[in-house]
Amino acid sequence: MKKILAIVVTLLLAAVPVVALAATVVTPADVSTAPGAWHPANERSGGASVITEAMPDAHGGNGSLEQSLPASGSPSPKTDFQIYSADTTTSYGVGLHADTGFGLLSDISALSFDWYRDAASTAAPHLTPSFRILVWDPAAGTDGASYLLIWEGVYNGYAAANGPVPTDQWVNEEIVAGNFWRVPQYVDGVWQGISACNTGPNTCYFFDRGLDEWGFSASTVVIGLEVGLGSGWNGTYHSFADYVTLGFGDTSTVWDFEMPPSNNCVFNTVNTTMNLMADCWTTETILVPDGYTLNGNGYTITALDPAGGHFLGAVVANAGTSMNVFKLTVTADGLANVCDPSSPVDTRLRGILLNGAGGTIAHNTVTGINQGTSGCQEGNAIEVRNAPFDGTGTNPLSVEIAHNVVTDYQKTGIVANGNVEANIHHNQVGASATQSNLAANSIQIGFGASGSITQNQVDGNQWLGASDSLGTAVLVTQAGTVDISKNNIRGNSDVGIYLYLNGTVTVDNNRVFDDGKDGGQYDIGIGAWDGDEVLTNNKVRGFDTPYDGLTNLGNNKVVGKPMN
Ligand SMILES: [Ca+2]
Ligand SMILES: [Ca+2]
Ligand SMILES: [Ca+2]
Repeated sequence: MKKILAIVVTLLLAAVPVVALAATVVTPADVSTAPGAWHPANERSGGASVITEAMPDAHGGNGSLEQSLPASGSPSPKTDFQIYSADTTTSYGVGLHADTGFGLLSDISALSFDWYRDAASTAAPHLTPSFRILVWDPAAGTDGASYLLIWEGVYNGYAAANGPVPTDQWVNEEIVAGNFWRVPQYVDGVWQGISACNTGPNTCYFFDRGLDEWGFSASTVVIGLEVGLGSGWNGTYHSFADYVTLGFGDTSTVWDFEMPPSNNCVFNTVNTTMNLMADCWTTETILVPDGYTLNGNGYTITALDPAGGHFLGAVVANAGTSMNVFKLTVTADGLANVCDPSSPVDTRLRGILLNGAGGTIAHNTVTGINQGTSGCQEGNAIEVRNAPFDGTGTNPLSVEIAHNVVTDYQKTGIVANGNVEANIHHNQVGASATQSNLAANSIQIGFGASGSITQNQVDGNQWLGASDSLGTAVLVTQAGTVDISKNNIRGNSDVGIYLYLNGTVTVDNNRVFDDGKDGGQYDIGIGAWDGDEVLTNNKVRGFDTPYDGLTNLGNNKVVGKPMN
């Protein structure tokens, strides 16, 4: 075993600097039984060949071909992954054949593949995936013949007597000079197969012959390749294959089995700062490592639905207990309107999410975090949340959300819920993009959170549906101590500042102005419904009810007339 391992390591080390070929990427969308495309073949009794992300390849790719066999079955389990050249055809009286195929067998200059055996496989420990070449010799027999040339590890240094093959690691297997036995396919147009192995053109069982030792004519072409498992392996087998390489003369093709990339975002990370280098898209959450800063450098990350699915969770989120995000534009484009749950896994849409993490979210633009005309209770542009959510928490997370521009969100512009001390200041927060479908809020502190909402420019929201609900500009409910001061509230709200079931809330020097035709069922400037809020120096204009819950206006003012 040590000897084999040493050879493998040497091959891998030698291969990396030499192989600089552009690979042909094959994703599940490319899989097809049409000539020229890779596809599963000869799958029996639970054998399976699928391109997955389960095992990234040894060349930086995200995926590979995953193959598996169950322990037993009838008939014996088997699976192959196969490609025929684009000009391969099957015709009566000839069988599989091609004019040029991939190239002349006699010109083969490169043939290799990477394989990886999962140590959990229970089949005989010397077994590797097999590799087969399908060739067509127009000069064989009377009317030509096709053959499978079969490379198996057991005849190429991985015999049972040599001990187990390497497991849980990639092996780059160069086989152009390997030993191949063969099985006739069609001879003079008549199907043969392994049961016809005999003599003459049906000779099969020489296990020490190279590709050039079978006596094929000079016009023999390579028309197909297969990577396969089984049959008769007596035990489970789980493996991966990738980087299938076939070369003729100076030209090689490398097939790289991959899943579609989840994003094309490029970061230049310096110390703990991830610098975004260009506008990019992603189909899943970009996680920022613990303690790191994502510096958007003014570039945009656009969330898109993945192929065959829809976007889940936040566009940008923390991986650890702290994260900063600066100078980033976050948006979404054409997301499917699918409502996602808060549990068991919270997959609700957000722009930037601090979940159980502190940090600073500043100088960002978060726009269009919505699912169109959606009523799903998700789509918060910037969210901070930290358990518990009932005010019993201690040592709250400290968060600063400042100088951001937030527009066209779905449910909430900026929200801090739970055991959080949130300082929300100097943000420009617009209205929800879908006020006919849900009751939205522009800035919210709630459910045990404390902090401040100061010097923000806020457009409010109306609930334009039929049920008894309302939209707000600023919503503070079931919160702790909160300071709301020097905010400029515009747009059209059902309630400009909504205060209920909180600790100590001070509301000072805010301008709460309502503009435009009211379509909601409420029109209240500041609703102070705990009775113990401290309201000073506020100016309210344009609401039918400027202040609700205040028995004495004090130095708070009503400016102008109600609009409706
Ligand atoms: Ca790959
Ligand atoms: Ca959703
Ligand atoms: Ca209003």
